Amino acid sequence: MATSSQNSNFNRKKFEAQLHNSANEVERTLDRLLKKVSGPEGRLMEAVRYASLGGGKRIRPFLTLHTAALFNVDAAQAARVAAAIEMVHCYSLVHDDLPSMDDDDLRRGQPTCHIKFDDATAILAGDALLARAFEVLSNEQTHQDAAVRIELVEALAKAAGPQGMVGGQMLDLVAHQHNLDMSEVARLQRMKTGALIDVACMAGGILGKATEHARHMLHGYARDLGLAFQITDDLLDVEGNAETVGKQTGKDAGQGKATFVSLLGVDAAREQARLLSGQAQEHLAMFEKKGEPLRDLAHFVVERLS
Ligand code: GRG
Repeated sequence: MATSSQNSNFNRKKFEAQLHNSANEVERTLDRLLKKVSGPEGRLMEAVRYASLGGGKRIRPFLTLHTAALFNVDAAQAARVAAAIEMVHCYSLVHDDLPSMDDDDLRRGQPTCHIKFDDATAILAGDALLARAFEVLSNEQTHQDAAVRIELVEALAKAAGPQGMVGGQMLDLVAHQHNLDMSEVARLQRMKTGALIDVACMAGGILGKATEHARHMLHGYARDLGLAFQITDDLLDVEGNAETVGKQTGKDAGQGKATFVSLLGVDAAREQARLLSGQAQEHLAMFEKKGEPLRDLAHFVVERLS
């Protein structure tokens, strides 16, 4: 078992170019799928585009595009699915930033959607992104086989819903009333952030009609990657500054929230994130050289500064 995220083949420049390319690909697709409109609903689409086209690392699209590439999926179809999952991610950020949730003013280095527009428009923009994501997945252009489209819709609905992201958010909202222990924090995070990371990985396998064994390996990769990602997010909240991270930091400690860092301490949390990153990479052994971009991503998520 690997004990660190050290990937001797990791080439930062090459990886950042790949991340940049996949981000461009998904932004072009989002731009096409979320068209500007005139008339009274023009403001809504302006807010939708503001929330989804304004930066972000685009980690989830990278996962979908590169897991799809493992199974030689058509790139345009993979990009539509990546864009749909990114729409759900962007909706969650817009709603999470609202005054009734985390009440944040800064996201991706820019004013949050409700600050730029207003609360009601931000709520509707999130709703529109969520609905549009499922409209895109259920369209024939996403996959010719209706069974594949249904599987994608079901997987994303489960990941975004009460057993996944939204359920995790509810646990988070009431977390301050309970002293969560490590396994409870891990469960909350697996639901709140892990579920969408998992579906972003599985989407490639669904599109490519992957074998049960390959799907099992992708789940293992996603589970370890999601936790490594979240631990790093907790570390950035403690150690990062708003200018680099692009959002307000120090919030978890300010709210007295139990996090991986508050429970483990900074050094052990960092070690745990690196261990999970190493484990995530091991799940990709069966994909050999083709798994390299995904191994590089596992390395990147624990070394990132934003
Ligand atoms: C309100 C419906 C609803 C859900 C909220 C995921 C979530 C659930 C809220 C986001 C809050 C948050 C900051 C969670 C920590 C982990 C996380 C999802 C960080 C943001 O993801 P990145 O770093 O963001 O991939 P970018 O901007 O790069 O896309």
